[in-house]
Amino acid sequence: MARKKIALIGSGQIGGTLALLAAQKELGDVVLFDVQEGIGPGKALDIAQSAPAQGLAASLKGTSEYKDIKDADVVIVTAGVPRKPGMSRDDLLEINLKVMEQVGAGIAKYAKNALVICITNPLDAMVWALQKFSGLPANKVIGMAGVLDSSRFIHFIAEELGVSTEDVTAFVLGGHGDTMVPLTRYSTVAGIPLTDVVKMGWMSKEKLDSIVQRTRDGGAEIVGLLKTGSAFYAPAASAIAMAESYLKDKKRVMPAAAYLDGQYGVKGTYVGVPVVIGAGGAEKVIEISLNSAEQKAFDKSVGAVEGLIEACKKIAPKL
Ligand code: TXD
Repeated sequence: MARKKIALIGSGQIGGTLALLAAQKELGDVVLFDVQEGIGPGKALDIAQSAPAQGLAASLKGTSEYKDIKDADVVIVTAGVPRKPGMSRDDLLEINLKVMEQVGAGIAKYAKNALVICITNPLDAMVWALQKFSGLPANKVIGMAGVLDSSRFIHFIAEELGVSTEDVTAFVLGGHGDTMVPLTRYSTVAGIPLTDVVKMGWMSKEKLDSIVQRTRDGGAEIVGLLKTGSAFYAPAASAIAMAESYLKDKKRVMPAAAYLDGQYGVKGTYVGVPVVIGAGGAEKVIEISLNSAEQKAFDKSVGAVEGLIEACKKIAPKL
């Protein structure tokens, strides 16, 4: 069976980490694309030279020409600019929307059968724009944010309770921003809902609420520490988990920015929901029942995303 081909559009902090992780998991041949000419080839060469020391069979190529992503099975998009301290994800919209138009054209021309995973911020608006610009079917264009937000939530819960992250599950809905909705009653420790963990006295309600807020602020916390850019190890690991579920048809149920066509009462917008990811891409959106407080928080998050999408339409009327 021919090796799969994974194209990374943007070979910066996240792109380079994506390439290393894809090589370590031997997911397929990796193409590192970047508008800065030497970045792709430089990182491809460096990771390829790390393969012998890791006992890996890895094929990596760097480029700044879209023709080299031809027939990619997966395209992961990080092209654009990250935020600096004091900037919100939304501040990146105008700059990164222009980048999505270029990337969408490249994908439409060379990799129209790929699964596209968008990472560029502001994520929910950028993945919506990328699907429009590329013209790919909506089930083949998804956004990575929920897996990252859930991983952050799981890390904080496991650290607080002194348990393995393997036995904590998290459920995050909504946009990748301050309005994201970590659902405590659908998040568990060994199957015990966090709401029961509080009732049992294993964790206080105040501590759980502070963990929810720290999850919302997870990106800003790292931007504030690094000063020069944003998180990249966890975002890369999250996108690779999504790519793996597609490439191996694992049918994982993962939180991802998916196109809603009426689910959750939302139509024509991308927002974070639980999705079955398999060989068909986003194969099924899982609709859970929300209580009134959760519904209110979800609606607020959808509203924030729709506001960003309206801003995109004003900047690029053809969208
Ligand atoms: O959960 C999430 N979705 C977020 C996403 C988590 C963390 C970071 N998030 C966003 O990903 C971040 O706000 C940025 O918008 C992207 C990429 O973050 P990264 O940290 O990888 O940024 P870098 O290191 O600046 O890399 C971006 C690369 C850089 O090498 C540029 O030269 C390249 O993108 N770039 C382009 N490549 C192709 N085409 C164009 N037009 C282009 N413009 C810049």
